[in-house]
Amino acid sequence: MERSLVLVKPDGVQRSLLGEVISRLERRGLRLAGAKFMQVSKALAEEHYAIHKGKPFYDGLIAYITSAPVMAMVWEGPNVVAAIRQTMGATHPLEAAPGSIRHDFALEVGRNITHASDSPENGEQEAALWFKQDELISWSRDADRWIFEK
Ligand code: DAT
Ligand code: MG
Repeated sequence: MERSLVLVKPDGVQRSLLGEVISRLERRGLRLAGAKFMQVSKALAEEHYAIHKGKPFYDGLIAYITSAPVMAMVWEGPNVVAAIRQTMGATHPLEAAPGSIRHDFALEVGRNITHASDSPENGEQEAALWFKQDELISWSRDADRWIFEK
C-alpha cells in the first residue's frame, strides 16, 4: 500500500489544528500507520529539507520546523500521495484550492500548516527517515473493503 509522510507543522499544532488535519485525512478514508508528537532536531530538519538547501527560504524553513513540536504521521491508501496533496492544497495558500487545508487555514507559504510527501518514492523515503520500522503498524481496518476497491 502506498504511503505518505504527513507533518502537522508547528503553526498547525500551535493553532490547535491537529484534530482538524487528522479528521480530514480520516474522513477521506486514508489509514493511519504511525504517529508521533515530537520536537524536530536541526539534523532531522536539514535531512528532511535537504532538497531545498541553498534556496532563499531554506534557513527560515529550518527555523520554522524546529521552532515548536510537530505531529509526524504516516498515512496509507491507494494513491495516498496524490490524495493527501489534494487535501492539503498547493504549497502557496493563495494558490490552494478552496476547501483544501492550506486554503481554509493559511495565508503565507512559510506558515502553510502541513507537509506531505510529493511522490510515492519520497513517501517511502520520508516514512523511513521519520519512523523506525517498529513504529509503523501494518494492519487492516474493518472499513477497508468499503473504502479501498482492491
Ligand atoms: P510542499 O510543502 O508543498 O511540498 P515544497 O517542497 O516546494 O512545498 O517546499 C517546502 C516548504 O518550503 C513549503 O511547504 C514552504 C516552504 N517554501 C517553499 N517555497 C517557498 C517560498 N518561495 N518562500 C518561502 N517558503 C517556501
Ligand atoms: Mg515538498
